[in-house]
Amino acid sequence: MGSDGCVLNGIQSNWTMSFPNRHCLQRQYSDGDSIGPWVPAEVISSYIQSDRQLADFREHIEFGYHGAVHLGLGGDAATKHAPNDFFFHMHHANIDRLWWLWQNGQNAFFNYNGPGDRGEAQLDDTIPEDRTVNFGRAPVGSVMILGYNGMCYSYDSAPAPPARYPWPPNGDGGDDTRLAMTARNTSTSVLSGSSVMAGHALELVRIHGALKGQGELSEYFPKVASLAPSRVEMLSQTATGKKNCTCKQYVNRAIMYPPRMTEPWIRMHGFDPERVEQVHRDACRLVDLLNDSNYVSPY
Ligand SMILES: [Cu+2]
Repeated sequence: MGSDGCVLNGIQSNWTMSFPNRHCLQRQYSDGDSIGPWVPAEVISSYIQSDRQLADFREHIEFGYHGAVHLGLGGDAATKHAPNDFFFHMHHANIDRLWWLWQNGQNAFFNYNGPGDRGEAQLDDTIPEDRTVNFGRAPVGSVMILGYNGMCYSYDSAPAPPARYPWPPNGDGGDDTRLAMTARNTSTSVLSGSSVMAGHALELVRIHGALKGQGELSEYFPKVASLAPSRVEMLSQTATGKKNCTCKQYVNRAIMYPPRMTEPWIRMHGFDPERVEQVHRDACRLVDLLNDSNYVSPY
């Protein structure tokens, strides 16, 4: 990057943006020469396991990982015109993937709540449109499942789309529980096949090992805490490829705290600063527990 933050290499090198005014595409890393830490994968795993409502999961992701990546890159990425920088689309696709993992993990495919434009968000709310994007006034409830109604994609490291779309829920379709089973059965095992999954399996096995000495961790990882021994064994086998890896990222080092959201970022989004602070405090507490236990991050 140049001294003015203009991006000088990579696919968007020397790009001049026209929105909201003419300027070079800029980045301004949060730690000066480098991008600061984002949010530990273990913290996000904990949200996926323990959050029962989308409103909670959304706050956890919104006030943590979502903002951390925007602010870590800085420049255009930290503004309302962040889509100028291509990172935006990969970052938001990953958040969509995490949401899908959460939906599957919680059997909560149609769990949709939290503050909406007209009070509490509802599945029959119309997807927001403006003069540039048009979704044909489709309801939110029609796009909750990957693989259907325009959501024509899936993720390698997440469950495959289910065999059918059971919405509206009181039509002849099944309920969330049946859907979850369908999703599991049609997906090749959720924890196999890719190195991403092997890494995640190793994370879960190691967290399982750390629970004995640090009981408070069970609250953050309720699904790991309730794993049957046979399931832990299966996960160990999935993780085997990683266990023997001597890559340098597997050395024992402390997990870093997630960053704080900046004042301008909190103001720009109209967040409640106390909620943002609470989410940060909780995440730091989990990092402390993990660092005080015998857990070693595979990441
Ligand atoms: Cu964003």
